[in-house]
Formats: sequence, structure tokens, C-alpha cells
Amino acid sequence: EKADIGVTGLAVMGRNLARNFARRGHTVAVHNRTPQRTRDLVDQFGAEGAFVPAESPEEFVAALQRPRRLVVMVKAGDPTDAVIDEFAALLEPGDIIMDGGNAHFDDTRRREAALRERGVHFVGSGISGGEEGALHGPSIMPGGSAESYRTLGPLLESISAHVDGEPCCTHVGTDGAGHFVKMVHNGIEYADMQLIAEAYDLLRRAGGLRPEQAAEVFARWNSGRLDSYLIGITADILAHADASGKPFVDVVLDQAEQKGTGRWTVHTALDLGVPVPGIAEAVFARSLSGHADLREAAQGLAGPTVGAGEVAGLAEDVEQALYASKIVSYAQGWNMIAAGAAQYGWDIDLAAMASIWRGGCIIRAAFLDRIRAAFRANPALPTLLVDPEFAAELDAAQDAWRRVVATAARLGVPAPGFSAALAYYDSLRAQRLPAALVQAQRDLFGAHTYRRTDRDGVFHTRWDTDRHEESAD
Ligand code: NBP
Repeated sequence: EKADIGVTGLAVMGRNLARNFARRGHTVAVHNRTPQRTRDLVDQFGAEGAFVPAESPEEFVAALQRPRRLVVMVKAGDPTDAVIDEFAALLEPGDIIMDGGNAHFDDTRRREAALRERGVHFVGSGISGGEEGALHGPSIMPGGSAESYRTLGPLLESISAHVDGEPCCTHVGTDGAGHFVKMVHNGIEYADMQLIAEAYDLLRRAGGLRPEQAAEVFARWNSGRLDSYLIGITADILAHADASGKPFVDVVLDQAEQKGTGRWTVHTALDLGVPVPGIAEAVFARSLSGHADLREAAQGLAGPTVGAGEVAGLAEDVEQALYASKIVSYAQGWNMIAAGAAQYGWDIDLAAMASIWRGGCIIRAAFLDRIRAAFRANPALPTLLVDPEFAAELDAAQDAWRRVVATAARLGVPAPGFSAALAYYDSLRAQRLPAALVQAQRDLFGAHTYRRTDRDGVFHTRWDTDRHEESAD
């Protein structure tokens, strides 16, 4: 019997995806550069379904039903190129190679274009949910041609997470769209994690709560509108005590690491000209935490002279600030997806992105239903902030949100995520921004010109002479 699909690269992710396919009744060819991994998989999990082990690329390709569907799950970067090159030589027009690794969307666009020349479909696919997701149902974000999705999509949908009976997998758009959207997902994930960390820090340092008390607050929030995977694991972590007896969170070194997808998101946002300060603050907050040298040098700097004292109603206020800031960072993420779609010609269904993130992935949350509803009600929504329901919630939250940012500033507790989100909100709703002054400065020192509020045209003031205004059209 020929295999329905093949998986090459059988480290944690590939092995679990292969098992997921097999458990769903698909016959799966399995291959790994080092054959021992293939043997181990079949030895340990062979009883879970129909596996066809292959020890050489030729054997692997020959095991697949045509058109062939082949999933590559190897280390991102050069190893992915090496594996694609190796297999592309063995494939025929109409066959499909999917890269499920964490590739940069530019690499995916390049690989797709190269394989398209040979008639082979290349599908760069974001997969979120880590090892557990890969095994039990991840969120899957495939790019590539619509034609490839007709052949590959049903298999991917069958192994993805499901919410309300709907698969957390859809065709995102052509070429690199899937990896682009996965990158933005990770950027949003960074922002969510940073906002949660700030909420915890405020509960503790401004509210005086012990970690296990903060855990109770997060558990309570998790049964409300903030219900999400990340809030849930936060409650778990804060309730956990280390073997030494200390709260676990207190024995972990406070230097956050990153694998680079947050940095890619911010870098790409800068290239596209999309403001994503919430995501950027989160990436920089991790970077700052890792600068032990700078932090050490700054230990002697003065903090506020006022003490913490009682901050009445803090937990309720922090919940409002967290929720409002979360709306802002998701609004930025969705603006970025729309900008990427416009730049690269992808036809991305913005409501569907919320749909496929409701299950399987790290940012899964009840909240995503609301985003889906907002874009279904108005697919041309310029920003989530102006969806009538979100606008009303932001209005209801804003006083508390402002109190939290003010409290943080007063007590010297850093809250870059909350502050940046509030500044974004206030900037967008401002009737006039001081950008007018910036533009005037640019005209003065660099003759960069300006436009006027009262008539059309482009102007320059002769700052160097008598300050008369000239038309610069
Ligand atoms: P790794 O990223 O650790 O990659 C290990 C696999 O790559 C092994 O199968 C290894 O084969 C293979 N490989 C390497 Br390295 N160089 C190769 C080459 N030149 N030719 C052929 N095979 C090569 O595995 P992973 O953690 O399972 O992740 C797989 C992909 O999924 C990555 O792109 C990762 O970023 C992405 N991802 C990971 C997660 C996660 O939670 N871990 C989540 C979502 C996506 P060998 O056995 O012969 O050394």
C-alpha cells in the first residue's frame, strides 16, 4: 500500500506530526537523515497506525502515492534548503513539498518560486502548538498555491486542532503567506506574554500579592474574558513551588531568551511601515532583560521616594489594563497581516486567521471568537479598535488602564507593554499629533517640505532668509 503522506525529519516535531497523521487513519511514510530515528519511531509507536519506514530518500519518495505529499520537519535554515534540494530532484510535476519548520517567509517565497519552475508545489506552512500540538492537533497555517491546498489541505485539516467542529487550519494565501502569518502569530504571542508578565509584576510589587495569591487572581481571570492558554499556564506556574520551597518563579533567572521570530516580526513591520509598538516593546523587554551588564551598571540608580502602600482595587484595574492592552496588540498584529497581504498580493481572510488560532496554538483564547466576529461584521475594518464592541470595551477599561499605567510610573514598576498600548490608543484617537512640529523641524533643518491643513500643495519656508513660504510642488 502506498502512503498518503510522508514526513521527513523525525525529531520531536516531525515524529509527533507523523504519529498524528497515523492516528487519524492515514498511511504515513517516515524518513530521517539518521535512520535510527525512523527505526525508533516504528519500534515505539508502530502500533498507533500505518507507518511505512524508509531509509533512503529514494525509498521514501517511492513509498508515496501520487501526486506525492511530503512534509519536511527539519531544522530551519540551511538544513531545510539541503533537504528540499535533495527531494526536489526526486519529485515530479504536481507533487507537493510542505515545509512545516519555522522558516522566514522570504525564504519560503524564494523556495516556492524555485520549485514552481519545476512544476512542484511548495507549501510553507506555519505550525503552532509545540510538541503537544503536533501530536494532538496544532494550528496549521499553510501557504502555497490554492491547487496544492485542494490535495494537501484535507489531510492537514484532519490532524489540526478543532474548535466547535471547525479545523484550526485554512489556506492562508499563496507562497510565503503561511509563514508570514505564523511570524505575526509569534509576535502577538510575545506581546501577550509580556503583558501578562507586567500584570503579574504589578500584582506583586504594587499590590503586595505573593505568587500563590497572584496565581489565584490569574485563575479567576481565566474563567472570564481573558480565558486563554497563556493565562492558564501563568496561574499554574505562579502556584508552583520549587523543590527548595521557594516560589518557582523566584528561582528562575530573570533573563528571557528568544529564538528570533519576534525580532523578524518587528523587522518586517519596520520594512512594511506598520506601527507595532506593543510587539516591539515585548521583543525589546526580552532583550533588555538579557543585558546583565547594563542592568548591573544601573543598580545604583534612584527609584521613586514614595512607598507602595495600599493600591485600592488594583487587581480589577490590572485586569482592565491587561484586556485593553491585549486588544491593542492584536489590533497591531492584524494591521500587520493586512499590510503584508497588500504588499505581497495575498488574499488573506482576516476573520479566518482568528478562527484558526482559536485552538492548537499558544495564543489560543476565547478572545479570538470576538476578533473573528469583528472581521466578519466588517471585513474592511481599518483597526480592531474601532469595532463597536471593542471600542465600547476600551472605553469601559480606559480609566482603570490609565490608573494602572500611572501607578506603575509612580512606583517605578516598568510596564512598557501597558504604557505603549495606551500611548498607541491615545495617539490613534488624537485629533492633532505633535507630528506637525516634527514635520516643521524637518523643513527647517533639511528643507524636507510640509503640507498644510488649510490648502493643498507642498510647501517650504525659507527659514534661512526672510521666512517666506514657497510652493514646493
Ligand atoms: P530540530 O529543529 O531540532 O531539527 C532536527 C531535525 O533536522 C532532525 O530530524 C535532523 O536529522 C534534521 N536535520 C538537520 Br539538524 N540537518 C539536516 C540535514 N542537513 N539534512 C537532513 N536532515 C537534517 O527539530 P524539531 O525541534 O522537531 O523542529 C523541526 C522544525 O519545526 C524546526 O524548523 C522548528 O523550528 C519547527 N518548529 C518547532 C517547534 C517546537 O516546539 N519544537 C514548534 C513549531 C515549529 P538527524 O536526526 O539526522 O540529525
